Amino acid sequence: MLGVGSVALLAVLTGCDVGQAFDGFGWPQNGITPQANRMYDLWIGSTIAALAVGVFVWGLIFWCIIRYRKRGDQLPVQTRFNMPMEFLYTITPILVVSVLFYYTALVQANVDDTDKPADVTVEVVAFKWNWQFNYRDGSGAEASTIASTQGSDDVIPVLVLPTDRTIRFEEISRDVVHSFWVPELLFKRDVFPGNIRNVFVVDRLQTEGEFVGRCAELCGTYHSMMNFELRVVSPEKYDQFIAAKQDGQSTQAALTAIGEEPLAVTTKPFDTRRDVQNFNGGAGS
Ligand SMILES: [Cu+2]
Repeated sequence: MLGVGSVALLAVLTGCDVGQAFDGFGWPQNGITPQANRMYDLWIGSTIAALAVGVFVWGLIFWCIIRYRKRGDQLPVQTRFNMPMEFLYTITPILVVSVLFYYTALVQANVDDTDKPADVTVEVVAFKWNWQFNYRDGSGAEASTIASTQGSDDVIPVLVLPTDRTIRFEEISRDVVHSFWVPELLFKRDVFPGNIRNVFVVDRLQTEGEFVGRCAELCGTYHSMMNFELRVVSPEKYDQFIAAKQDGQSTQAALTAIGEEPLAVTTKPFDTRRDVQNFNGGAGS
């Protein structure tokens, strides 16, 4: 059992390398936050621990099948009520589960920790069927919006955020339940209507680049078109972007000003074809 524990620990420590060799054991390997990396390491460690236990048990099974196969009609030595063995059967699974539980609790507490002081707070407003991103001067509903971006039928909203800063997301919905999902965060969280501000905090974004974001909760007719883009830039560019927005520039102009593509590059606005596919006898009928 010490072996299983140390294998699990070893796996947590070297998780990335082992995971890469086995394609992450099915887990996405493209996380861009420390939280995503810790969830990935937990998955790799748990999988290796499970495989170690599995190989050990399979080995015992095959060893018993061969070693104790029937040799005659004599009843073999009976080993029921072998106290050391019974004790081992009971204590080993408890230890294995305890180790898994311990690491799971650690990672979950880290992912769910919303008390960390944040450098950047962004309010995510979901509505049928688009997004608004409000950059805030503090946390909670009482804080004020200092800059804002909103998507439309023609323009995908681009959420610009900096690397190497702690970012607090506060989610609210104007109508129904939506879900804010950037696959590379390896994390999504529902956006509820009413007075609920659903909060999560990432320690930092590690990779600059463009990442598609989606609504991951079926929210109505154009749910599938409710996309956005997360644009991760350097802290310097981010500050310039916010300053440009506060100067009254549009998001597209501010993006151009910091040397970024003005429009989303990971997704494009969908053609809703509302006129030609009007079931009530519109222009196309
Ligand atoms: Cu939605």
